[in-house]
Amino acid sequence: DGRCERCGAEVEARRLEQWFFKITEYADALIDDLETIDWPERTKTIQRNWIGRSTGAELRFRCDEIDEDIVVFTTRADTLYGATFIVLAPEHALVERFGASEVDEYVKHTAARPAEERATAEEKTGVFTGAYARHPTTGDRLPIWVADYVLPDYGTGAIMGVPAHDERDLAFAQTFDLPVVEVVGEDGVLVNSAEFSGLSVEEGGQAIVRKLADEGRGGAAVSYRLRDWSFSRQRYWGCPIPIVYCEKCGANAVPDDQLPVVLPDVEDYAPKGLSPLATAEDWVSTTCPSCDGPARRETDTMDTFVDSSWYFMRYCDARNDAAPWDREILDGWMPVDQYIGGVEHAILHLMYARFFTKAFADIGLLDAQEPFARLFTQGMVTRDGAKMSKSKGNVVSPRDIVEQHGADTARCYILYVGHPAEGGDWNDKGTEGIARFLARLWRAAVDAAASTEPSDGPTGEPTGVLRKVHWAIDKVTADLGERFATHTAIAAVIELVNELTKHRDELLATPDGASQYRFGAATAGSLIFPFAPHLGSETYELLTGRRVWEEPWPEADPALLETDTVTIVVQLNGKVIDRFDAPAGIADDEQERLARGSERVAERLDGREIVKAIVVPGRLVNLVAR
Ligand code: ANZ
Ligand code: ZN
Repeated sequence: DGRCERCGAEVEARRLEQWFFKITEYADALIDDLETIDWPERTKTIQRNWIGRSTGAELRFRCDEIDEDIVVFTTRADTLYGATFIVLAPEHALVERFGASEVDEYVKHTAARPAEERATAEEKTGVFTGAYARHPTTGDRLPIWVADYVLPDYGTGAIMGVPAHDERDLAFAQTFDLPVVEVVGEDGVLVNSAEFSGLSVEEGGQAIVRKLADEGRGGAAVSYRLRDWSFSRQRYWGCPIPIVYCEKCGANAVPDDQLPVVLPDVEDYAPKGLSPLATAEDWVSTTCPSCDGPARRETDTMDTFVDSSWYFMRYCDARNDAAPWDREILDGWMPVDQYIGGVEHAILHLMYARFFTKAFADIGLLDAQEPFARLFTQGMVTRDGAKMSKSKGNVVSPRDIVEQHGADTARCYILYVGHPAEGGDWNDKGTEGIARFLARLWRAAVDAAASTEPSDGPTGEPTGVLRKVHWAIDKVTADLGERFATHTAIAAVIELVNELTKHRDELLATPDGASQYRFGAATAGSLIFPFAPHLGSETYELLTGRRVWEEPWPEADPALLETDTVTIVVQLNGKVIDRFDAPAGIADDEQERLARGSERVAERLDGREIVKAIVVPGRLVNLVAR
């Protein structure tokens, strides 16, 4: 209701002197360099729209009464001949020059209205200044109005009103009875436009801009929606803005050897319309770094987005107490290979961090032009299909799961509940399933440690379980690296552990089998390590004596990945008598060997001898016996 949520005071617009980062200087680079990074297209689009680059023209309309040019920004220069009035935003610098009291009254009245509402309100308000501007080609006198549907900080804050082709202008013209002149015909060709009539909208627009440019009355122009970043905050928390004001020398940056400026202790930092730091008089009054005279500190603090714009760079050299970082170290790490965050960061954090990186690169602090080479935006985990929220009382606290089952279960379950890009639906029973799986893996590891000898790896003929191990390595690697599919990666490790448990007894019966069992359990430990770091590393170390994070990521043996099987038909003298399964791509001689070894073949030979074998690869072996 236009009131402060804490104290009920009425909210009013005030002019404040504040610090800005000139992010608009980077508007083009921030759009163009999106091409160089691997981010979701949706996030890139949000950024492009936020910057809102609009290509058009600036055109000059002379106003004799105040002896000034009014410059308008338009994306439709082709409609110049349809302009029947000029509108200035109430905040436009020239408005006060018209000196009409109705205008002053109107300006006061509209200033507090939020921009969003002003731009979209159906009902148009405005006031005539009494002055006219000359149309740059026809010389017609166009009335100059002030209206709040024109915004102060877009384009030039002034427009030419073309009611026949712009809906907002039409609503305005109808409200105030201004003429409507059509200049684009049904077929998209200009009409009523002097020598430009007959040209297409595109050609006509370009020709009009060229003509005005030749006469010094306009030219091509680009406008951006993006505004400079106001980062001054009137609150206690946040980094102090390291500026000192001196009556003689003005604003001084605090010299490097006096950094950082540390927040003073403040008794009461509730808001009182002044920055809380302003009450810390001892801290505020200081000496000027240039003239040593009395000076005062800036009392605003920085927006916390300032910190989140470069914390990841500091992480690269976090113990450096002489500088934010050593450039060589930073260049070794940056850009961040893979960044993860929610889509709610698509604009502010991700735009500011990109801006900081570019500005830092420009002042020689690092090489990279982009902070995050790859971006992944995670989805939301719901419960019973509903968004978790305190008011609904359906929030799952990780703490409860950590206390009951441990952090590994909590992490694994969250990553298992669905593709992280989509999120998923929480199920309380699910955590128990994951806890049981982790316990099973640990039991297999303890079992392997107790009943097998440490070895350099699996020995002997590969069993189905060993193939399963390589299948799991391959699947987890691809799921994580290519698809970010943590849920199916974890499912693969679960499958592997089930397989190990199922074949435990037969594997442990032979030394080769036991080595494969041990290898399987250790590999399951390293594959689950990214999701369940405690259990994963313990398992691995128990079975190998090594620390998993100091080891390379496991590699699948392509030879053992041939998991597809084919059914081979065995014929004896043209009659089908047996079938067996073999890995796809099985060699011809191996196929023949297995067929000759068939028990059914032995039964039917009845003393005869196999004199010939005809092999159809992957399908059939016909044995000829005599
Ligand atoms: C004449 C015209 C004729 C326009 C027409 C549009 C259609 P985008 O595309 O978003 O950049 N405009 C310019 N500055 C403005 C301001 N400060 N406040 C409100 N409106 C403003 O929009 C550019 C168009 O928005 C410009 O082109 C201008 O209206 C209006 F058939 O000029 B146009
Ligand atoms: Zn000074």
